[in-house]
Amino acid sequence: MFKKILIANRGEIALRVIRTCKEMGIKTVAIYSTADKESLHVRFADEAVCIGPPVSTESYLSIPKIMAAVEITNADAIHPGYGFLSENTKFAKICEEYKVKFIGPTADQISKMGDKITAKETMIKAGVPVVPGSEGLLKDVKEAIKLAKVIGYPIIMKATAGGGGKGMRVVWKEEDLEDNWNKAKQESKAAFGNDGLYMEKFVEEPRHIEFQVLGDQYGNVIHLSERDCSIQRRHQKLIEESPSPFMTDELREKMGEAAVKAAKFIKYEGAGTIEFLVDKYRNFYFMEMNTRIQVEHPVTEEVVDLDLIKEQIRIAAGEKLEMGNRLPHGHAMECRINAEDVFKDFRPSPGKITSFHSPKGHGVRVDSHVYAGYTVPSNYDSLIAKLICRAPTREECIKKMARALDEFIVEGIKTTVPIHQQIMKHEEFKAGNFNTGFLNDFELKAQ
Ligand code: MV4
Repeated sequence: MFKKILIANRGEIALRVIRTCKEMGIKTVAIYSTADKESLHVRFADEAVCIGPPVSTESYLSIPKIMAAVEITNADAIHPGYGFLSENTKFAKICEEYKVKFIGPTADQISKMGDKITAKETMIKAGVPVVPGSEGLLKDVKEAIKLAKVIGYPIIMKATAGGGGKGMRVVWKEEDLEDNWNKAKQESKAAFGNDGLYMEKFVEEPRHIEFQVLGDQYGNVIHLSERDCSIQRRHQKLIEESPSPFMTDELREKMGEAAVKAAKFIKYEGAGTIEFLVDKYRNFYFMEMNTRIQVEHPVTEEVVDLDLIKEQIRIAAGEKLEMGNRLPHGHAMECRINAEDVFKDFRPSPGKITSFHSPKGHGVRVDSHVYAGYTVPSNYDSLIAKLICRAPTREECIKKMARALDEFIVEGIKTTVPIHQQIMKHEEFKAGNFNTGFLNDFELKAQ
């Protein structure tokens, strides 16, 4: 087992990793930028190294600075968390060269899933269903027009370097194709330095349902059931839950099998997520694979009763997976609490938190790095807390979440608590009748 893990991240996930390391008897090293010197991850780690100024490219994204921190602290493994360098092939490769264990998949596995066309081709070979579309890259707009005729409108154009919605364009009719083609090219060139595009049939009003998987170094892969992540705004998730209200035992069996097949095919090592689009007829299609621990991992932890960070560390240390697939017990839901003003178009609301009280009680979990007196910096993601509730049924879980949200006190900054309170009272949400379009139509009431 590792003796000392350096956490190459900040905020709640850095704290989350430190907690598990402590329970496992592993020493921890925090890294931090000058904007984070008062952060709890710095206080709770055994050692802390300041690695630079607030701007991420010179701190949390700086590979040389992180490797220097590894060198001076003698850490034998790195946990990358989510975001930052967690899916960076170059970083994983440098860790391999330096003989410090990157807690996650290999550089090769990351790159196989990072390029969306390669990922899709790989999934076709693995026998996992994908959305009908182009075979690889589109050569030019002429080829796009020709193919769209065959597939039938609406179609969607996607950037091979994309993910999370960037460089994506939906086209409803032929006369709009060329314009959208040019815009998608420009957008993806600017965002990723790669303007490769591919095309798919546009799946209307889909649900976003993802499967958590674990793979060890010996080719064993299991799944831990699904999370429904359909409640999102501009590709930012607000609420995740497990099980999905749309799931059936039969569909879980089929999707779980596909998820395991996908990860096994690439000999996936570590914790990963297979994202699917599910249409109203319960057809499902592979969309992307996330080769990291995700923000919403606690939802799965609550329903399958596992510590996923502990599993990641064990797998990275070379332990064998001894368990089988896990089905959800009861219901869990997560509300992401961000420092944003929901009444002003979700504008970021950084600044000093003057008072902070988090909800408590049976079935309530809050993963957060903030406290009264903490200043939310403007340099990073605005997530300040994850409120996770669990209960025997979805109905009880929603009631508990509504109660817990009412208990949340955050003063000094604006948060997303009000929209969550309103969603918990929404009839269609309560009935489980929603898809990825839910928040487009949601009417936020003034308060
Ligand atoms: C799609 C789609 C419909 N049809 N692909 C959005 C992010 C990226 N991962 C893929 N996305 C989509 N791909 C086809 N063929 C609709 C979306 C999509 C979406 C997917 C999941 C969650 C929210 C979404 C919001 C808008 C569009």
